[in-house]
Amino acid sequence: MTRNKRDAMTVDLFDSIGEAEPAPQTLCPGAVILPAYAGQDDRLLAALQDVIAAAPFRRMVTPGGFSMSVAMSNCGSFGWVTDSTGYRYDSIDPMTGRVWPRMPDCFSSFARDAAAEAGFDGYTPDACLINRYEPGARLSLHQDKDERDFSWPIVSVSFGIPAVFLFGGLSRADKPMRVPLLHGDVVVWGGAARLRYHGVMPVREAYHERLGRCRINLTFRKVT
Ligand code: MD3
Ligand code: FE
Repeated sequence: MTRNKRDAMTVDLFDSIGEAEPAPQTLCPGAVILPAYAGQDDRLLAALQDVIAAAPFRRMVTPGGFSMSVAMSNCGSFGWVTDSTGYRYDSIDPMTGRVWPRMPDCFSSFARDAAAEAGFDGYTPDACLINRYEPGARLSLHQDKDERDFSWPIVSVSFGIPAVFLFGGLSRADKPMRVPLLHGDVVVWGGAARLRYHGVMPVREAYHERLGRCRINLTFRKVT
């Protein structure tokens, strides 16, 4: 069911000899992991640099008044923002006062292809939230339920140092399972998994040859 460290090493060895990544695996109904699906694709990280130049990472404040340990930015027609008044999707970046950078074509086509691999044809995300974790950063259990139509999945892409993802149930009290997510791993969260609670354990100190002491996660969403 979950992947262990040995599987993770196997993925890296496959990559280094140029073989295709392992086949999709179902974590639970509705949640499909595509191991290392983005591991070779440097275009995504190159395009990300331009997005971040226009809309820098920032640590946002929660409605409770705490500054998040995860630094965030967005691209696309909408971006997820939080401040002391609440959280919402907004077409304007409150830091720059301008619209978010447009979603790079390689982002949209990547998300469309990943969703199709998991059985969701015609996926056209209009928002991409970009999360940056330095060691110690974490994301507490939450649901993603501010999008209009839950029949569209969320597609997540992990880069950089590893994280342990927490995947709970439909109630906050359900004990979460722990899923390691590694550089290049893509997960499509749809169907029965779409409204499950999830979060990220505090990221451990580590170094990734491409990104340094940093984990970056992209989450593609269809908001409207
Ligand atoms: C399961 N991000 O941005 S991605 C988020 O690693 C968020 O940065 C985490 O949760 C991260 O909202 C986790 C995986 C993920 C994203 C959305 C989901 C898992 C999900 C929606 C429903 C169920
Ligand atoms: Fe989430």
